[in-house]
Amino acid sequence: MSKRKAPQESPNQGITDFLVELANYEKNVNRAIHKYNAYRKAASAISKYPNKIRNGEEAKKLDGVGAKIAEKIDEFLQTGKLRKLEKIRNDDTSSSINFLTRVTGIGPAAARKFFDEGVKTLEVDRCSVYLSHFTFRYFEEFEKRIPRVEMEKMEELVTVGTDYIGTICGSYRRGAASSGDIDILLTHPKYTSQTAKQPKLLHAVVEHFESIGFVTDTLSKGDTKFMGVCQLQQSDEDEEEYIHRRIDIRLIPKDQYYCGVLYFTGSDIFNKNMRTHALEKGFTLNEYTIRPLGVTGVAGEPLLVDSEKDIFDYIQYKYKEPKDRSE
Ligand code: DCT
Ligand code: MG
Repeated sequence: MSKRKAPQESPNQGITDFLVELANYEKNVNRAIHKYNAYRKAASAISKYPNKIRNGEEAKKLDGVGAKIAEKIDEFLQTGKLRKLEKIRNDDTSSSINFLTRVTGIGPAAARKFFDEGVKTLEVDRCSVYLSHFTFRYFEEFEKRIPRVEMEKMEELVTVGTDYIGTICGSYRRGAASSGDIDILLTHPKYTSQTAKQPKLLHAVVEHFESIGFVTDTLSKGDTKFMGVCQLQQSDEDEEEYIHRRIDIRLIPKDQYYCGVLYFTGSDIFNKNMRTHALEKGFTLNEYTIRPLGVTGVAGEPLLVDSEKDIFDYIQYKYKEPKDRSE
């Protein structure tokens, strides 16, 4: 069922493991089949080598091990890890796509498609048999829309710590009767695009949600974006049993917060129209910033934004309440 190969005994297991991981990354995420083959070839030669490899130079004598792989072997032997791999593992897109391809029946192309459609990944340490059931169960629940009353309950629950500023965006903010998922944007006055990253601000919130049993699963967790699954607990007052929902939480620097809120409130059509209008007025607008365009079409420094209204004002667009932003 699993696409993962059973581990084999080898004195160089650590090296072959990282080469296979790099190979899979090249195949599944980049779809670079030549690089995949090169890593596999080197891994295969090394797995057959009976002695413990002491350095890259020694490995280079083997068929398929070139200078670049030898360099990685040196780094791995000296530091116990590989920066390239750490980076790949920490990258949400790569790890999600790579992991999805480990589930039976999902190839690289399908994984990319799933990823683009927001299916993302599942917890890495679960075995793939359980995984497929897990996915299917959630697929069904994720297809069901969230009634507004349930969204309101969640909003009460997620109104966290006093220092944070948080907004549930998406269709909920536009007043929709039901929503497909929960999009939470978070910021903190001490966090701006000029300060260092503060992943703890995000992780503390996620951990709080986990501790109260609201967040049930993690699909991916980065420094600024959490993607997961949540579920309201049944309470004594209401008999209602709640199902699992998709939740995204983004941590945004304060100075970019309102561009983020505007973007993630949507609708997508409204965003498109507003961006077009911005361009006509000589500005470029995205989920992070609004910047003036010079005569040469080069974007200048981000403008100061302290509310959504500021953005409308810059481009002389009539302010629309979220409920009027369907197009
Ligand atoms: N968005 C966008 N362009 C896209 C996708 C999304 O501008 N191609 C923005 C606008 C809405 C926001 O992100 C959240 O996206 P969704 O959750 O997909 O949309 P929604 O309006 O919240 O709808 P749903 O109720 O289905 O979640
Ligand atoms: Mg949504």
